[in-house]
Amino acid sequence: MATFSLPAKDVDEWNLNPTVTYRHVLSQSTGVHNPLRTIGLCDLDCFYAQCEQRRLGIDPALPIVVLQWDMLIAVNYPAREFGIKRMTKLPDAKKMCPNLVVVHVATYKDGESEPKYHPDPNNKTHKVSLDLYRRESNKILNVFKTTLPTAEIEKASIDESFVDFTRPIQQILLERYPELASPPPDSPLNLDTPLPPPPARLEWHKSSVWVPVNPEAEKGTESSEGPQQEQDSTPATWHDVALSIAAELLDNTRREIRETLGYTTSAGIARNKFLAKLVASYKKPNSQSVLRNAAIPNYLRPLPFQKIRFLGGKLGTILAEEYEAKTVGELLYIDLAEMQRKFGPESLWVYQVFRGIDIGEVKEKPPVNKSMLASKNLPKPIRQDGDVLQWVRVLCSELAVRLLEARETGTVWPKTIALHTKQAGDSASKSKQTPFPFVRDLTGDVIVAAVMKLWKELHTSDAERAANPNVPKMKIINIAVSFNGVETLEQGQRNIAGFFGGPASKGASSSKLIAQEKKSHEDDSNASPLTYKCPTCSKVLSVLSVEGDDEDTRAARLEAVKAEHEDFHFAQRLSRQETIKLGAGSGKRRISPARRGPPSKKRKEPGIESFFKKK
Ligand code: DCP
Ligand code: CA
Ligand code: CA
Repeated sequence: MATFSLPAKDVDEWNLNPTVTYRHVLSQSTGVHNPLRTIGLCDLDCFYAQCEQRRLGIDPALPIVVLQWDMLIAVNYPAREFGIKRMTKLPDAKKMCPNLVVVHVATYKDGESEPKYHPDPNNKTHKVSLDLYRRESNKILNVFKTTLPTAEIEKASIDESFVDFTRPIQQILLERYPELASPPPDSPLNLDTPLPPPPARLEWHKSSVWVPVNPEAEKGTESSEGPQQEQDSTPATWHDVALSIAAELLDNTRREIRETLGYTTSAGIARNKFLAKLVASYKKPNSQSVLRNAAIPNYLRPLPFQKIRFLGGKLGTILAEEYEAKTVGELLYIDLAEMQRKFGPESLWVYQVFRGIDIGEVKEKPPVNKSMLASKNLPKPIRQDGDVLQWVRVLCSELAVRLLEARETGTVWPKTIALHTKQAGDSASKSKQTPFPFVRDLTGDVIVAAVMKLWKELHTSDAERAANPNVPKMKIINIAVSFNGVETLEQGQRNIAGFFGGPASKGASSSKLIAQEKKSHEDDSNASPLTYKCPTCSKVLSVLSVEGDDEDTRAARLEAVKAEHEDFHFAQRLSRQETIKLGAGSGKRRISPARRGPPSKKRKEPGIESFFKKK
């Protein structure tokens, strides 16, 4: 079996066939170091496209794209067969596929209390609504929770979840192999006694795609039939037994999602989050891929490392040029000491990524302290008081709809309401908040009034502005309203619900759907959900709210901004180091601080860095 040499302290994480003891089967506290640890990542195929296709009752075999203004944001697999990609321009896409179904996402418009599929939505007057996708996302999350009651589940974005299968695997192992319940009575090591050898012939889960251990020798055999022969040529370990159990469980959950909600998914299963996420795209759509420990080296080695998220930028380029390398395999010979000498102590995570090491935990997000945020990037900036009301009304109707939906599963009550505005040229948003209005009949107008009051407190009025030429000109390019500290009230607090009057909108009240907000704040009383203070340089970074983001994607964006910023510090340190040769006499490759800053339209998923806990 192929191995890489690693410093002793990493051996546990990297050993492809670690010893499994009785304790690992019986103890729930072995955490990320349990050699039975098995993680799944499940991602919806072309998610928004599937949602729209389901909503419209369109045959899934027909090509369909989802549009946000003039950008394709989701392309289903039949449309991809025509060569259409997310980057394709709409007129080109229509030429490539004349029968293409084009659906624009729903939008809110001033004066309307619910999102609609407007025939001609305009970025200058409408605001994107992702309510449908968020609702479907929550229904899917509920299938995970009900079908996998003992697994740890972490919603990672609007269309993907991580599952830590270790606990259900322990339970199933004990059911199937009752002899694992206790070590032999005479064994001196007691619970630390290694398990007996695993079953001689493992039933590799048939409908999963098993990544081959030796892809060169086995080209073309990684079929859904189950590559029994290939797999059997490398003896099964207890971790392979664990993977097979996880494969069965996740397959059941994915079937339930398909049969009850009508969505297809793709999934990856491996020993940690990083590898599970990576291998989830091994075969798409509607597939589940499993990466055995034994298959990790040959799977990672040929991978172009600049395709690994977070190595796609400057850092990846520096590595590629420094070592004239493209693939992970070409960088494996560099030892940790050299990497750290050249790239600083932070390069440990790069070193670990290349070896598939990740000790990040799957953590369910806490159900309390949630916030709801509606945000609009303004193609036409707000320049005077008179421009504000229309957007405040649009944002407040969106939040009112979402709050009412959330209330269908219990009495939720936000603690505060906040207004966030971003002036062109400022790095951070300005925010102001106030207690949520306690009124009997909560209508959109009550919320709008509270927000307009915040606006007056936050901004110099037009009149004062006119009178005082020193006040800088107003040019607001983003406006957001948030409900913070949204909590489900306990039984005893329920009477507060009486303060809530009738629904603010017909559409919302008729909806049976659940909106649970997942974004949590460390300090909901005064933290702005749009900013982050860097502990290294104390710079306050602002998260640009891209039109239409929901809390999950925004949380991911905040992660991406942090990652990008840390990348900046890292690259800055690199650029100061003499040991790095900067290409033949040109200063081009120097990292310019001016080029840093939050990614505004990047992929809405966490940077790879979030998979890694830096030591
Ligand atoms: N999305 C978006 N803008 C982006 C990327 C994604 O609005 N730049 C939205 C639309 C997608 C959804 O998020 O449907 C999920 O994103 P994915 O990256 O998972 O892509 P898809 O689910 O569309 O396709 P795939 O089948 O490749 O996962
Ligand atoms: Ca997806
Ligand atoms: Ca995704």
